[in-house]
Formats: sequence, structure tokens, C-alpha cells
Amino acid sequence: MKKLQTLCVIHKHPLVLLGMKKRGFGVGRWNGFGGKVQPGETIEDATRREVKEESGVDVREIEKLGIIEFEFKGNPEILEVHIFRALDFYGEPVESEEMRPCWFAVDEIPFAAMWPDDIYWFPLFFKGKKFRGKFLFDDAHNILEHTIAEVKLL
Ligand code: 6U4
Repeated sequence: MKKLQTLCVIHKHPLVLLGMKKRGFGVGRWNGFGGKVQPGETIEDATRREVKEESGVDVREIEKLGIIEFEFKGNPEILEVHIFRALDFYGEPVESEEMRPCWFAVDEIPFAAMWPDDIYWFPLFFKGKKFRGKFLFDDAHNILEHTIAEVKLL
């Protein structure tokens, strides 16, 4: 079974906006903003909605740069995460119940406090390259297997 999720990183070079996840899946980690796609919603609409809910800002133009499938050993559910870049936004980032937003320089990304896959695809993301990948995690969120590759089309 596949579960669709969105993830949006606001990239205003040389800074990126990340959020500290305060609850739920990925709690305690810095991440982009995103979540589940609701029934009847496009992936792009879900992306904009989640960014607004979690960071307080509006993003209009978003570009899909990646699709990654995440699997946890022993769990049949596959998370299919669609990863977007927003180069601009409107409004001011504000802390929500779910996320505490903070700006980071692109060369000071806190990978040690992020999902362990992020260090594999953020370099492609920063170059504006499109990519696809798969990661298999164990219960402690260690990477057991992975593939990541640049693609021409998503
Ligand atoms: P709700 O709906 O609030 O109960 P919650 O448990 O907070 O859900 P969810 O499912 O809304 O989380 O969103 C999870 C977010 O984490 C999505 O934006 C996708 C992202 N994500 C999931 N696995 C990831 C991974 N391995 N690496 C990464 N982001 C990941 O960088």
C-alpha cells in the first residue's frame, strides 16, 4: 500500500527554511514542510496547504524536484514523498503547533538532526536537479538499503 505525502523546502539562496518537527512522524528533526495528501486534493494543493499550516507562509510557484519512496522493514506501507522547491514565499514564518521554522545557510544544513536520507538528496536539490530514490529503514530509522539517481523527468 502506498501513502502519498508532500515535502516542501523553501530555498531563498543562500538560505533554506526548515522546521523543527514538534510532534508526530519525524518529531525532533529539522525538515521541510509537508504531510499527507487529502482525498480530492492535488499533490500541489496539498503542498501549499501544508506549508501554510506548518510555517505560516504562502508559496505559489512550486517545482517538483524529487520523488522518494520510504519503506520500513516489516511494514507493508510505502511512503511516496513528493519533494518540492519554492524559490519565493509571501508572509512571515511563524511557529505552529507542529513546526518551529528557522533559516539555515545552504552550507550549514543540520544533517545530524534530520532524516538520515536527507544528506543523500539535498545536494541534488540545491543544484535544482530532479531525482528519484528509494530508502529502506530499520525500526531505529537506520538506512538498510538505498538508491538515489538524477532523472530527466519525474
Ligand atoms: P499528521 O497528519 O499531522 O498526524 P504527522 O505524523 O505529523 O501527520 P505527516 O504524515 O503529516 O506527519 O508528514 C510527515 C512529513 O515528513 C512529510 O512532509 C514527509 C516527511 N517525511 C517522511 N519521511 C521522510 C524522510 N525519510 N525524509 C524526509 N522527510 C520525510 O526528509
